[in-house]
Amino acid sequence: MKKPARLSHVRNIGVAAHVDAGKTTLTERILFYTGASYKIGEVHDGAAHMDYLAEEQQHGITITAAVTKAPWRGHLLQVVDTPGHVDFTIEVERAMRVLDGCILVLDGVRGVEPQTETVWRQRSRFQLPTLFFVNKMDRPGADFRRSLTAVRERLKTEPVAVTVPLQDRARVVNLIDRTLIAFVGEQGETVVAEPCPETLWDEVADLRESLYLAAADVDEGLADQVLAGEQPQPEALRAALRQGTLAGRLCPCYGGSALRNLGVQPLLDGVVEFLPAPRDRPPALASLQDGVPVEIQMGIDGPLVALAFKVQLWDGRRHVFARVYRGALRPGDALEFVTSAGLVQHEHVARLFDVDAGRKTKIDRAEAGEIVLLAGLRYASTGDTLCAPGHLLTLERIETRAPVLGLAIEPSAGTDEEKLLEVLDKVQQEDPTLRVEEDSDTGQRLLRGMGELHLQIVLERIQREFGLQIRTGRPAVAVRETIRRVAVADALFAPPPNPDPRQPSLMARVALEIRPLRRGGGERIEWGNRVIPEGAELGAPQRQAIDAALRSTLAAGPLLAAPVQDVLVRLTEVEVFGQGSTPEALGAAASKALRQALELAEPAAMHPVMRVEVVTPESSLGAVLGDLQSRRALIYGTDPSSDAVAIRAEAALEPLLGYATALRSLTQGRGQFSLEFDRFDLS
Ligand SMILES: Nc1nc2c(ncn2[C@@H]2O[C@H](COP(=O)(O)OP(=O)(O)OP(=O)(O)O)[C@@H](O)[C@H]2O)c(=O)[nH]1
Ligand SMILES: [Mg+2]
Repeated sequence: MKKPARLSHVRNIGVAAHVDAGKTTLTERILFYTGASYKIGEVHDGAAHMDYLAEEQQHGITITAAVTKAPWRGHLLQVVDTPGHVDFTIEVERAMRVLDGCILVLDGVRGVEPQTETVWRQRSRFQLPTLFFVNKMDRPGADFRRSLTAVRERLKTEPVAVTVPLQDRARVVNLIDRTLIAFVGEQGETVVAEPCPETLWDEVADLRESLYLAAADVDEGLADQVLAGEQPQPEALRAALRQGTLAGRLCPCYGGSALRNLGVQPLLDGVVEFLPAPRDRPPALASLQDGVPVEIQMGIDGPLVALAFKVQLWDGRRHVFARVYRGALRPGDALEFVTSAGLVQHEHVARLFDVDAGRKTKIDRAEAGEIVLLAGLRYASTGDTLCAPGHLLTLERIETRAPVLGLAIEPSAGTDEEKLLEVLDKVQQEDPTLRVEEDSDTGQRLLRGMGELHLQIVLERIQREFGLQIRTGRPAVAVRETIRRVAVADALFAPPPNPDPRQPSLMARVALEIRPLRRGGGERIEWGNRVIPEGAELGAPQRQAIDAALRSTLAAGPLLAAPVQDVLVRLTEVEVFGQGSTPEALGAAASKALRQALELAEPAAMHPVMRVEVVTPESSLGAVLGDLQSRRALIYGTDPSSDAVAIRAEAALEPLLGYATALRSLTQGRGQFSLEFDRFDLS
């Protein structure tokens, strides 16, 4: 595909939404209408270009975020289709991290759903300018205006309609150009616009008013015109909407139906008109090695800065996806970066590729603004900032979530242990939300992930890609510990004196207090400033040793050897005894004091609590509610829509294991649910 001459003609955008809203179906249209692909592949036929993994085609869902490119009106759109299922939320997180804007897709019948709120939060964290596409307007019960109201009320942002879908006429009204648009041809590929008839124009008066007011809010010149009852010029409206969108003050909205090929091309125009080019974005924040913050302005001048945001095995080999923020990159270039463990690493890029879903094409240069695939890197991993040697800095790392569900695994007969370990290492490198742990008591190996679907898909892939059969045990839910009350402890570390008189005898004393914090309070360590004897001070190595000892003691609590959280540890007194109070001695005293305090503070187990949403046909509502109650769920409320009822609840994860099967039988396969980790809490 031809590269546009200028970065101003590039749009890097993500498509995100609740499960099944139609992201992949929409992306397939984008590829077709832009000429990037010659036919439309449908998700329900297992033929979508973007859902290229075998597991995606079998399950009919998106699992990995796939990148593709499409040309539109002299611009290059780089589009990332993300998965909607919460178990794969890391894919949305890291896509949003490296993109410049996004399209959020809504189901026109369901409006704002739980995952819509989650992706909205993710998008807001990165302040991504956003367009909405209200999809599935062909379905009975779809309602464009109601969806916009839900956006305003639940996402607290200003939705501004640009096109309005007319359900019965398979057309959309463009409120900026005052046109009525039809999509003709077998797959809606020909756009035919005519002036909007007066009666229709009146029908959309309310939405047109909101558009003018939103534009007037951004541009004072327009405000005078609108107040005087004049009709603003399309170009002036576009300029105001662009400004408002880039500033995050409003979100242009489009309506249509991806499946019925309705309303997609105007959305593409909107991407070009309203979403930012890489250099329209605020500079990325980074820090130098000494912690001094710096701003990285997107551009080709200056030493290389790129963010590795994903590791993917391609034909069994390790590849790294990266976005270039500054400078340029060529095959053979040397890179330097700081790993998550804080070590400086050097390595070379062997090859560079342009990526289109499941295909890659070799290229000989990548520059600021681009998203590329790198081969030959053995160490660079998700979240690392790749720099030109001698110019080290780090962009903010990508947030991952702790896996809450585990599955005991062992190789089936005939599969060898060593190969299993090798494969597990590979899949873990790709997926930062996956972890392999060994239970020190039983020697059992545990594969931990985000949920049942996540683990199931990982096991299917291991079997398909590596031909490994794995036996699994019952799923095990992750646990944490906390404390219920305040406790204090005072510990002296004084091992038997050193027999070598030239060596000092180790000795140190630490007194501390621990207090429960509110849920989600994390683990905090506070330093009191009392050091005995009077006038003595702790050096950096001594403080670091105490800190490390406290953290490692909190990593395995007294009840279940699970991490302790929602606690505050306050060091009240540290006593040093000359040379004998080495960092090791102080660490040992701190850890002894903390263990004693934890025992006294009524330690308690905490379990994962999930936010639950179930969508069920009205006829099964009673049965579904009864079943949820038997699983000790706390029901918050129900929202009826035209064809179904959404139930909002929270519940512990454990009783929800296997819920997919139960819901299927309660609703004859028509129910849907989403489970999202909320917090660890006491039962
Ligand atoms: N009636 C109707 N169905 C649609 C429309 N768009 C998508 N669908 C159907 O909705 C289902 C889900 O579509 P996908 O495109 O896979 O949805 P998705 O958002 O990519 O789903 P995940 O990636 O799994 O989160 C498929 O069966 C589509 O055919 C639409 O405009 N109208
Ligand atoms: Mg999809």
